[in-house]
Amino acid sequence: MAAEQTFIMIKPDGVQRGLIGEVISRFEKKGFYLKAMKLQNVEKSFAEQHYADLSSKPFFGGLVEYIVSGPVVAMVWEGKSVVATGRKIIGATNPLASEPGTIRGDFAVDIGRNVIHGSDSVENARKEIALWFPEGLAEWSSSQHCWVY
Ligand code: 3AN
Repeated sequence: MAAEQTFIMIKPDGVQRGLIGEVISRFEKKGFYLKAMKLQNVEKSFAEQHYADLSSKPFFGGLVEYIVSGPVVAMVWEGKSVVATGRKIIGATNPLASEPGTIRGDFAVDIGRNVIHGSDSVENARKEIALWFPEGLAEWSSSQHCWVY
């Protein structure tokens, strides 16, 4: 069975605050490995597609404006239970509820500027990876990551 993968995006506030290395470091040190990464500006229509499930929410327009406001870092991480564990590393959606030690708990105070996105299910991860990385992912040979869970 293929190893589990998740889609992680460092949002414009995280990029502008210099948190790219911090985020990568936390995922690397946990034992996950990077399968794809790019820094890019996204179009409004693309951001709307990414957040399509939230289109009926009152904050949808503001959320899309925020995501297109500057470059984001899109990544794919792979490893055992990486979707659920990635959500733990990230912390609760509202930084007021996210625990210290999580990315949002350590670096965010505003639900509308919460630094990072992570897929909330294996199925959504699959869809988000297909949307953001139609070009495909990097290959690691098994001997290069035999120590990773
Ligand atoms: P998560 O990012 O933790 O999966 P979602 O999917 O409920 O949370 O929300 C997606 C994004 O929408 C959040 N990361 C946050 O930036 C924004 N968001 C969620 N709830 C609110 C809210 N009440 N007000 C403003 N922005 C929100």
